[in-house]
Amino acid sequence: MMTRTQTMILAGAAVIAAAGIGAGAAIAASGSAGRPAATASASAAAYSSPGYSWYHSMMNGYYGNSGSAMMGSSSYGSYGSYGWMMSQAGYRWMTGSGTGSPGWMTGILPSAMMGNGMMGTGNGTDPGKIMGRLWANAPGPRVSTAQAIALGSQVPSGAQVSNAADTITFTTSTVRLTILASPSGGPDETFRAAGLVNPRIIVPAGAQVTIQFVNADSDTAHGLIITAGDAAATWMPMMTVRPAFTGSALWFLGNPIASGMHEGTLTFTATTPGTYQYLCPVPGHAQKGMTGTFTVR
Ligand SMILES: [Cu+2]
Repeated sequence: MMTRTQTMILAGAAVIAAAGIGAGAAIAASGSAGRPAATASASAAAYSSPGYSWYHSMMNGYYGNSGSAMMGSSSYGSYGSYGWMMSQAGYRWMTGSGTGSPGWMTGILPSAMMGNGMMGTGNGTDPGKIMGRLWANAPGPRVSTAQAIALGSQVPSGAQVSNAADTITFTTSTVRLTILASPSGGPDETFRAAGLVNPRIIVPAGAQVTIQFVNADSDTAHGLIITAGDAAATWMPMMTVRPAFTGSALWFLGNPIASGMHEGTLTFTATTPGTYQYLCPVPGHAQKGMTGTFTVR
C-alpha cells in the first residue's frame, strides 16, 4: 500500500515523464503551450507511438483502480479527471504534441498538482527513487554498463582535461562529450565526465554542443539541464528553471535494467557567452551536489 505522499510523487513524475517521452529525449522550453481543448484534433502518430502506449499502460497499472482519488479529485477542477489525463487529449496536453512544447513546462498545471505538496519538500523522500523505478522500462536507447564505464572516463575529442583544476576545456566549434549521472565508484549524487566529478566545462561561444547523457545510477532517476541563474539551491528546479539554450535539457532518465542504462542526447548551440550551471532537475538532487559550471566564452 502506497502512502499518500508516494502516490502524489508518482502522479507528478508521471506528468513530467510523459512530457519527456512524448517530446523526445531532449526538450526545449520555448513557446507557450496552452491546454488544448479536449476535442482538439489529435495527431494519430503521437498516440500510436511507443511513448503513448507505454505511458497509458503504466498509468493504468498504477491508477487504474484506485487512481480516481488522485487524478480524478475535484480539487483539480476544470483541469479534468484521471480519465481525461489518460486520454489521448490528456496525453497531447502533457506532451505538447503539435505545439512543440510540453504543456506542464509552461506552468499551466494546477499548482496543487505540481507544487511542493506533490513532489515533496525535502523531508527525506527522494522522488528520483520512485521516478527511476517507474521509468526503468520506458522506451529509449541504452548503453551497457561496460560502455558507460568507458564513456565516463574517456577524454573528449579536442578537449583539454585538467584533473588539478577539474576542468574540461574545448576550443573547437564542435563539442561532443559524455556525462554520466551518479556512476558507481564515485561520490553519489554527482556527475562524471572525462573521469572528473562535476567538472567545469568550458566551450567557445557559438559551439555546436552534443552531450550524451547516461543515467548510471542503479536506483534513482537523473536528468541534466544547462541553465542560467542560481538554480542549484532550489528543491525542485524542474519546475522553476529554463534551459539556457534551446535543447539544453533532458529532464530525467529511469533506472538501468538488464538490457542497459538509459541514454539520451542534448544538442544545442552555445550562443551567448556567460557562466551557466548544469544540474540535475530531479527534486533535491542539485542540492545534494548534482551541479557544476558550464562556461561559454
Ligand atoms: Cu539527479
